[in-house]
Amino acid sequence: MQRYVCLAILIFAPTAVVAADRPNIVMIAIDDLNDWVEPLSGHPDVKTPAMARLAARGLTFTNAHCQAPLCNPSRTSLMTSRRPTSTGVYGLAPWIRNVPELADIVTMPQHFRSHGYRTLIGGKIYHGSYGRKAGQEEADVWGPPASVGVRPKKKLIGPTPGGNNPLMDWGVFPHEDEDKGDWRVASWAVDELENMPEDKPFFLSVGFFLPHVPCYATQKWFDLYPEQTMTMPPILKGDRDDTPESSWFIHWYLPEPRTSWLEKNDQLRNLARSYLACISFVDSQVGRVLDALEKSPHADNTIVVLWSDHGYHLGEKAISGKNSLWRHSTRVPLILAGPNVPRAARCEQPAELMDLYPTLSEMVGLPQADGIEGLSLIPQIRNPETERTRPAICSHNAGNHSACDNRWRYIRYADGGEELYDRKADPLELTNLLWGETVDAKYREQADKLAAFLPQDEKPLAPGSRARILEKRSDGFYWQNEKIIPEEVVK
Ligand SMILES: [Ca+2]
Ligand SMILES: [Ca+2]
Repeated sequence: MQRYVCLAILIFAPTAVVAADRPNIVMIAIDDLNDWVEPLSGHPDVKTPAMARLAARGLTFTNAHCQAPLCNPSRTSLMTSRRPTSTGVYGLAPWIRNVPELADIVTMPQHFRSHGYRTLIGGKIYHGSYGRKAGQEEADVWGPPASVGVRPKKKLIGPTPGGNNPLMDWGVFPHEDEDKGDWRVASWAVDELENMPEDKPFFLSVGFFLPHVPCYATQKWFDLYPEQTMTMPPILKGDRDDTPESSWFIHWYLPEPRTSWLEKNDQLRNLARSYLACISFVDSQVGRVLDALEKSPHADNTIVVLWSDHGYHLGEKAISGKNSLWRHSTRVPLILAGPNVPRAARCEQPAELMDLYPTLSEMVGLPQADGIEGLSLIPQIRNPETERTRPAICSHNAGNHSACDNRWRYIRYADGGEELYDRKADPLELTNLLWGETVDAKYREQADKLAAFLPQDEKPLAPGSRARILEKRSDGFYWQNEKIIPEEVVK
């Protein structure tokens, strides 16, 4: 109980806390990491000792979901605590500052800076190079950008469908771990932690790129997952026979190969193994940052939070990649540790990544920023059993949403297509309970209950939107401004 008393003082008497004494924050972001981490048990073989160590001294949200299954809209949502349906940012563009209506939004680092924090951003926090050119408007210190690091001269796996995108590659690539972009980002964070000025509290954001494709790792990371004996993800043939046609429209044409292509080209096992190897590599970089923090004078006064921007399919439901509204795309690691956070605790209540902004603000005693839409997770930090008042919502372009409460997942597409899964009985979301001629009244009732939480006033695409954008117009769906011909679906 003692620790919650301290927290209460921080929360309810912010003015009594001198700025320099506020807790620091280390925020670790990982790109395209699904629930294949030890704390979420998403894959039986996965080895993530650093994340397990963080979970052992903190609180793991086991039912946390991104607000969009794609980099830019997910990160925009997290950093502004606004839903994609409130900003109109659904695609890989635009950057918020290029949209007049969003140009003055106060992001999480900016909010902390305006209350006396030194803010640092290294690696992938915003999508691509967004914010970097603006320099100090977004953060006091910018570290190295996200990068793959050294790459093979040509693709390891040969041409892939959907335009042979150079990122669509994976496998053992002999090089030095030190030559990877994520190694450089971790080294920068370690250096900053060792040399942090003492005059202000700090908010250090460290963004790792792997296991985003291309999934290159050195042999030692592959050796953790022997090719012949590694566990393949469970893939049910015909799993999409009970999902609406419109479920294909939200990932209509992508560089990420379908499962059918991966199987035909004998690449499914190679991709899953490469993804696992890259997860373990990136976990080792998380470990370097945690080690540096633990050795520093800030160890006891720093909140650590780790998240991923969305998940990844490795063949489940006929696709690889993201851009779906199922578990594989929306469920993300979210782990908090530090002063006043319970140790080795788990919270099964729904949580949204956009809750971080108000949660971190409240944890250090800052007032809440204007216009934020997330809910503080402080009640669940105090007592992980505390019920949430609303489900976690994920949106992929206007009109397509999923809502998860403690048990169910409801999905509705822009043309009215629906799905409902009982995640307690069916954690892999294989059986759509709304499929067929007659639907059980109790499932209909459950679906309607969750549907009531879906966003009502949805912003259309923000000016400058492009890449992975979908619109339902009066004459049908348009993928990146080209009309979708449903019969041409690539399964
Ligand atoms: Ca991503
Ligand atoms: Ca199914």
